[in-house]
Amino acid sequence: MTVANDLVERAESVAREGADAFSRAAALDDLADAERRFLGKSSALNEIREAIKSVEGSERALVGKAVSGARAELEAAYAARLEVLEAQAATLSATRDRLDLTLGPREYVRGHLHPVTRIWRELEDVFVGLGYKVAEGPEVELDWYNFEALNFPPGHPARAMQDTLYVRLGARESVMLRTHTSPVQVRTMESQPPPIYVVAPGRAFRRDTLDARHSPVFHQIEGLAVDEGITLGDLLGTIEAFIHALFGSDIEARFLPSFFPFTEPSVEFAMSCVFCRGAGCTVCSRTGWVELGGAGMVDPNVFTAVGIDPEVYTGFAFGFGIDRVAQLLYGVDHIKNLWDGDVRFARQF
Ligand code: FA5
Repeated sequence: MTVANDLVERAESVAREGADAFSRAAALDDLADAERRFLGKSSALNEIREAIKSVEGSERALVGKAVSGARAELEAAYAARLEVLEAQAATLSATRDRLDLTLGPREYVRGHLHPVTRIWRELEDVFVGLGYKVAEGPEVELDWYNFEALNFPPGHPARAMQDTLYVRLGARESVMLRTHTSPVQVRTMESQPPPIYVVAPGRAFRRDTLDARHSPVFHQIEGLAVDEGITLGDLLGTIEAFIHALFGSDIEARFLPSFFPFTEPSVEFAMSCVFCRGAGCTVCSRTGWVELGGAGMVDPNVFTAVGIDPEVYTGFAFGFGIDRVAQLLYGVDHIKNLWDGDVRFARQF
């Protein structure tokens, strides 16, 4: 075999070997290696081309043709495999690096009213339905409204019934956080003539130690009716009506004699326990009854203090704790749960 034939054969075999290596390259890196090996500077094909120098002049063209044919074959095989591997890599990266732009479901938490606010509003609705208007008064109050006009003269022992938080303003012990909503009675009677039918819900403050049913800040709702011919029967009927409206007609109201300086006669009222229906349980301390608040006929001294003629008008007033009603309706064992702003508590209702 001539040198030329040998070179032609080697060129053809390199072309086959190279095409085979390209087609077996599993990844772009492998293909780049094979490309260096079969088409690079120190490739076998280049060696063959160098060897052309040693071939007889008449046969050089034959070998040159075989070398360029082999090179063309190798380049075509390389390009074909490159196209396939690049397409594969693009698909892979499109899947692997894909940005997930879908948004997960977002939780929209719909708020609702706090149990105390709900009862506050329900109570207003019940009394507005009975023809009452809603009145308001300040939380920082003067002695006149909180005590004196309500027939608690200075030094009267009944003042001690309500442990007062005073504000350092004006004369000593003349300005205070109102201890009950009853001062709104006085403000209403001073500002408008009878007939008067108002309810006044709001905050009250006392130097009370926190326990399951007492908090230094709490809510009361006050009621006041002043008209000609109002009787104790009207008071009892009104209280019974709101208890039935709020708790159901099978819940009973009970009245016991009591004392408040600004009402005469005075009563304290209770309702049969909503949990045991009067049979006796822990909520009602086994009595079957739950105390709600105080009430009575407006004392003539109060009418005189605000300039209403007690010979012409009579009236009744009542006041009770909204927090207590909330505790009862929602089964809240400690009053502090209504106040400490824990959303996990509020979400239960
Ligand atoms: C009064 O406050 C009178 N002003 C009620 C009144 C109004 C009588 C009109 C006559 C005419 P008493 O101190 O009993 O009364 O309080 C009434 C209610 O307020 C109580 O029964 C209770 O439900 C609630 N209450 C009183 N103190 C607290 C407190 N520290 N925490 C929570 N609730 C309280």
